Amino acid sequence: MDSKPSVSPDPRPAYLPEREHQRVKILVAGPMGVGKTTAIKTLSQIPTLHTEEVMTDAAVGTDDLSLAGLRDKKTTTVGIDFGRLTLPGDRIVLYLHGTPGQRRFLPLWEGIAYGALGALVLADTRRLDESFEVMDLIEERGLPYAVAVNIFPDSPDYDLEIVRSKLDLHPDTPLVTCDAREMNSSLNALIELTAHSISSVGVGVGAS
Ligand SMILES: Nc1nc2c(ncn2[C@@H]2O[C@H](COP(=O)(O)OP(=O)(O)OP(=O)(O)O)[C@@H](O)[C@H]2O)c(=O)[nH]1
Ligand SMILES: [Mg+2]
Repeated sequence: MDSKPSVSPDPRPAYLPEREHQRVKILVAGPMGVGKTTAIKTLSQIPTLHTEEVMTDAAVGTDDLSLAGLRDKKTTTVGIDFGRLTLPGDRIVLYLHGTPGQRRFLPLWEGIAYGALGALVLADTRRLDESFEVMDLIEERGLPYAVAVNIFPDSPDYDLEIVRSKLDLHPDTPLVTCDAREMNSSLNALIELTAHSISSVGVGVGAS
């Protein structure tokens, strides 16, 4: 495989704030096809970096494309997605690092997760059980996380309390719904995560 990182052609360049700000590394994680790459494209204020490859017969027997939402999947992330955004208020700049969704890329996790403050875990109600492995990886690293249920047209419309129970989430773990293609809802998920991470870890963000 000859995977070359690509940069999105739609730059909406935003410079770093001039005022004092905190720079924070955030993971965007979740199982295959839940919308991680889409969320980073939506949220980033700079051209995004992607390592997207066409899925070939080589993945047959390794990636289960019979699962809901994956039958028409043509490409997948084989390395990292990267983007950056400044939260409203100009005090916190988030460096978004998207992880690959498949177990076979597990060795990449260590490097991508290094130094992260927290993780946004995207989940799909058609395949909630697939989220456990990712949440385990994040919990093993002691990272705070928030869960965003990405809504697809045929997703079961569970009440969030049912999702919380199915995922066995800690009562303090933020849980929201989002549409990864939509800025405001993705930003809302990220703000929930950032607030949770800051209160868990305690990050100074300078004077207001
Ligand atoms: N309806 C709907 N479709 C979405 C949403 N987010 C992503 N998609 C679609 O779902 C498909 C998979 O999205 P990706 O962003 O590639 O998912 P991913 O998690 O990065 O996938 P991998 O890198 O293979 O793990 C794409 O066709 C997206 O357009 C969403 O919120 N709603
Ligand atoms: Mg991806």
